[in-house]
Amino acid sequence: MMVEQERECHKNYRAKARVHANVAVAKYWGKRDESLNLPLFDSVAFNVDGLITETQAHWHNDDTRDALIINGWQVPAQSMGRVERILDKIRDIKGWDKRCTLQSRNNFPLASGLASSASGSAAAAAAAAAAAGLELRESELSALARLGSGSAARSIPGGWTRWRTGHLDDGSDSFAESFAPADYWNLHVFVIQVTDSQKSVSSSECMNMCMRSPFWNVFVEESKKEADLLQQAVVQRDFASFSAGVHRNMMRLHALTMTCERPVLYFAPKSVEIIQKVLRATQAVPVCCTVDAGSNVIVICEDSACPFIKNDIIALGLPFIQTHVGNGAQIV
Ligand code: 2P0
Repeated sequence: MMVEQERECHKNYRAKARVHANVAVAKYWGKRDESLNLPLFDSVAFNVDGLITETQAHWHNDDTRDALIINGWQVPAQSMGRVERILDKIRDIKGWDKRCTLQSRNNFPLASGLASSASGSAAAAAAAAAAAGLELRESELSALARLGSGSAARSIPGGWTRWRTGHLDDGSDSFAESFAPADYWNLHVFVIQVTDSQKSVSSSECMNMCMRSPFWNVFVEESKKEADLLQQAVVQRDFASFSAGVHRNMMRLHALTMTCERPVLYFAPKSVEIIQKVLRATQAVPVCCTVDAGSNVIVICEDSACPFIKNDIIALGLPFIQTHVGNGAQIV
């Protein structure tokens, strides 16, 4: 951001950020530190151009409380814990006790497995830091966003990102970096809305439950290899390796959630129907799909396959967005 703009933000303590949700192809699942959202292994993701969160931050002395308003609804104080970690960190750096009001808008449903917590926390961190006049490096902003939601670290840099596990106890080396820009690989991304209802078990809760699965240790050991493999497939634009990796990674995560003492099944019947179609099609055309902790399906394909895939998606009769890989956080 330009220094002049920074000064302007600082002067009236207001700033607005626009960020994209991100979808992981080598997924984050499990923490070595819960209060700092420090992961057990690296993850790889891309920003989704069509899934946008815009957040306006205003620091002031008026109220005794911070406030977060999402799509016009005020979040109850007891649900502010995650965003408070970000705001407390900024208060700490600034040495002030101002309060912050955050007004946020998403163009997609919340908590339905479309990474709204990622883009929400990333937008809150970017807007609140800019409004406070903080001149943070991208890596520092990514680590700040991580405090709200782990995967938010990956919505700060643009295009294809890798979130490094890091080794330090304070988490300062656990942030995401871009390894390829948004236009690096001409892929089409379809976000298919299987449901707009909130998922029944949150990601954090399910991660904790999974740590008691008898398959947890082998899951972690295997997951440690995934970021290198997926990053390499992207860098080489090798769709066959990419698609194999994306499917392997998704299936292992969902297989694991099903082995909790209280099993969690995020897939809806329609998700399974789409996954089966994509797995069949992937033999013949460059297409693959993934599902995060929810039931909505993200279908990714190369340009050559796009017309056929789009027709098949239209035939499902479900709401969808056609989009592509997006940029990182911006102050607007
Ligand atoms: C990911 N997910 O890598 C994985 C794949 C969902 C499935 O990161 O507790 O909301 O805030 O750190 O970031 C969702 O977990 O969890 C997630 P917290 P977060 O995108």
